[in-house]
Amino acid sequence: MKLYFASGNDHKRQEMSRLLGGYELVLPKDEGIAFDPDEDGSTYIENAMIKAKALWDIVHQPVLSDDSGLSVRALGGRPGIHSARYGEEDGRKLSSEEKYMLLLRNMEGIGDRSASFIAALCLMLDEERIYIIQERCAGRIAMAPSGAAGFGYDPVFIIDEAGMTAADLPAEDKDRYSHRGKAARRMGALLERELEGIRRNQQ
Ligand code: ITT
Repeated sequence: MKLYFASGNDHKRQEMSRLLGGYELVLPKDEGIAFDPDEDGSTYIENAMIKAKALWDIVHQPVLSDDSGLSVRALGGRPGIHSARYGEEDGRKLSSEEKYMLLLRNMEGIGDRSASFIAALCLMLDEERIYIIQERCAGRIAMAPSGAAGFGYDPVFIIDEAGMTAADLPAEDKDRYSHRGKAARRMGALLERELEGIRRNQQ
């Protein structure tokens, strides 16, 4: 079944498709829709809602969104909701590797390396029915990058429950422990119930 995913991030789509199973996640760019809403909320949840609403306003169909990031305790929660834009200067975005190397530099000499990956998912079925699920994956910032799987900050994030970086884990193991995995499993159950109902009413 087709479901709009209010994102421009192919890695997120790949993970989410794997996690939800049975849904064809359609990004705005797949349909030539220009989509770059101002993510000016102050929380993951606000930004997830901004993205879902912005796409819903265009397609008027159920929309899922994901706002996520890495919150590091010793850095006061940074990069947090600004994870995608960490270190950006004069509009030049850093590569993933540049971002996590910058994070490692900013962590030099810091003993407390605890951190969490957070994912807020928003499902907007229509203007009156909106579901939010936020989950986290507890861990710590590695001393050096390790692993080649995953994306973003995965090479420098050691998942507590796994004892290795998210990039060292095969995809299904990352999914088991990850912020997105935990949130998506709950969202999957909810989606099944809600979209079944919509499908039945359309028949
Ligand atoms: P969309 O807003 O278009 O969905 P984005 O990448 O800009 O894509 P966010 O604003 O939610 O998304 O920023 C999330 C950033 O946090 C992402 O770019 C990664 O750098 C990081 N991130 C989130 N989940 C991650 C994960 O599972 N592994 C590694 N890094 C992750």
